[in-house]
Amino acid sequence: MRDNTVAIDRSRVPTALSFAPRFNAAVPFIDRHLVDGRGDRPAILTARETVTYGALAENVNRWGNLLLARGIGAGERLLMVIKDGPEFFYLFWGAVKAGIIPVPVNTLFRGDTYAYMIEDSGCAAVAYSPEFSGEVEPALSAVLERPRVVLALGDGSLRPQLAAMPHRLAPAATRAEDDCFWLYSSGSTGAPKGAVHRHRDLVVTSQHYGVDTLGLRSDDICFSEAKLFFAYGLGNAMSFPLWVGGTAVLSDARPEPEITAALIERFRPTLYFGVPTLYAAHLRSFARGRPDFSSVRYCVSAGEALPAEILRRWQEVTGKTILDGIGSTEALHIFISNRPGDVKPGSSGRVVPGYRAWILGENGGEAANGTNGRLFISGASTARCYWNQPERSAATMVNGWLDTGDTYHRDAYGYYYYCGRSDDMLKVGGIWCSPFEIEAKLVEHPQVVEAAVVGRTDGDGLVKPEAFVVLREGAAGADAMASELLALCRRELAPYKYPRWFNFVPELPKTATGKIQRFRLREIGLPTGEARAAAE
Ligand code: 3UK
Repeated sequence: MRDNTVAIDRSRVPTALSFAPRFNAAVPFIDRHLVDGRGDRPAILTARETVTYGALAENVNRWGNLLLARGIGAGERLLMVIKDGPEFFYLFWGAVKAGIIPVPVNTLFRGDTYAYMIEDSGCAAVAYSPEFSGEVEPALSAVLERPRVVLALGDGSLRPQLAAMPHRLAPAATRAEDDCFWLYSSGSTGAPKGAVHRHRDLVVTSQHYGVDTLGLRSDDICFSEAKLFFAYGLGNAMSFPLWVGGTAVLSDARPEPEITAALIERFRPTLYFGVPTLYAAHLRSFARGRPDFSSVRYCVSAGEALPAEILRRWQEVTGKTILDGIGSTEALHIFISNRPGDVKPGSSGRVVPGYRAWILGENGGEAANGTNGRLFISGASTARCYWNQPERSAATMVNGWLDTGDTYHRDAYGYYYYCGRSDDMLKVGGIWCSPFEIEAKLVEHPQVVEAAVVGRTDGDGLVKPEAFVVLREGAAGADAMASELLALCRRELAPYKYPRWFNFVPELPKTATGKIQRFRLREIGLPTGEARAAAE
C-alpha cells in the first residue's frame, strides 16, 4: 500500500479498513479531494461565504504553517475554543497535518473549566473566537503556566501573518495509530477527562457510520445542530462530509427552531443532525409555521434517547423519519443505530458495522435477551485512553472493550433499548450535566444547607435537572429563593445546567452512612406538602 491511503475491503462483513504504514488523516479528508479533481466543489457553506475544497486545502496549509512558525511542536496540544465556521476546520486540520494535537472544547463552558483544561492538557497553545474572550482571557491569567502561544481570532491581526505563510505544507509523518486529537468528556465526579483519539478513528466513524450506515454520498449537504466541538457535531458536519467529498453547512447561531428553519430553507441540507430536545422544540414551533424540510433525506438524533412519541409526531408532521443512534465521546461517534428502512421506535437500533456490543448481566456473564445490564462496546474508533488518568482509563477501557456506563437490554432481533445510566449523570439537551456540579453551586448560597439534584422527565419525555434544597431557618419564601437560586445557577454554570424545578424540603433522604439517596428522590418525587417552584 502507498503512503497515506486507506483500503476498504468490501469482501468482508463488517467492512474492514486497513491503513498505509504512514498515515496522516489530513491527507484523505483534505488533500485527496484536489487529487480527485474536486477543488472547485463546495466544502463549506456559511451565511457569509462558500469555501471550496481548493480553498480549504490552501487555508489548512497556511494555518498549519502558522502554528509551526509560532513554535508549536509535533505532539503538543492546541486548545480550541472556536465557534462553528471555516476557521474551526482550518485550525483543526492545520494542526493535524502539522502533527499538532487539536483539542476542541465546549464553547459554553465558564473560565474555571478552561483554566482546568489548559492545565490538564498542558497545551502549548490556545486559540479562541472573540465571542469567548470574556471566559478564556481570565482563564489564561489564572493558570500556573501560561501557554506559550495565544491566538485571539477575529480582530484581523492574524490575516497578514496568514497571507505571508506558504500555501503548501507536507503532512507530518504520522501513523494511523498515533494520537491525532482529543475531546473532553465529563464524568459524574471530578473534572472533565481528555479522551485521546487516533488518526484512524476519524476514518472508522466516517466509513462505518457515515457511509455504511447512513449511506452518505458526495452530493450530500450535512447540517448539524450539535456544534463541532461535540464528537457528534465533529462527525456530522466535518469528518463525514469531508470523507465523501460532500458539503457542510456551518452556523454559529444558537440552535433555535426559527434560526434553524431559515438555515434549512436557505441551504437545503440532505442530512439533518439534531438532539431530542431540539426535535421537541421544533415540533412546538411548527404551530407558528412549518419550515420546508423537503430537501432532507434523513434526520438523525443522538445525545440522549429519542422518545418514541417525538419520533411519531415528527413523522406525522414532516413525513421524514429520525434515525436515533447512541454514540459517545470515547467511541467518537455512533455505534448502535437505527438505519434507513429499519427504524424501531423507542430503540437505539442495531450495532453499526465495525462494532461489537456486549451487555454485562448481574451474574457476571452476558445478559439474556430482554434482561438489563451494562453496555460494553468495542470497535476501532474508541479512545486510546483518558489523558493522564490511568485509573479511570483502566476502569473504562477494559481489554479492548469500552464501558459505556449505560444500562441496556437487547431483544431477540438484535435491537438495543436504552434503560438509563448506571451512574447519576444526566443528559440535558444531549449534553452532560453532573448533578454534583449543580449541587455544589446551590450550596454556595448562604441560605442553603444542602441540596440534591436528580433528573426528572418533562412533558416531552426528556430529562431535565430538578433540585431538592434544604434551607436555613429564616430563609426567604419558596418563590423568592427559587428565583435567587435560579439566577445563581444561570450566572455561574453552563447555560443548560440550571434546575427547571426547585423543591424546598426539611431534609434529604440519606443512607445510614450519610450518602444522599438520589434514587429515592427520583422515585418518590416531591413529598406532599413541600414547597415547589418551577423555574420556567
Ligand atoms: C448518552 C444516548 C440514549 C449515553 C455522542 C453521538 O452523546 C454523545 O457523546 P457523549 O460523550 O455522551 C455519551 C452518552 O450519552 N446517549 C447518547 N446517545 C444516546 N442515550 N440514546 C441515545 N441515542 O448515556 C452515552 O453513554 O456526550 C452521540 C455521536 C457522538 C457522541 N459523542
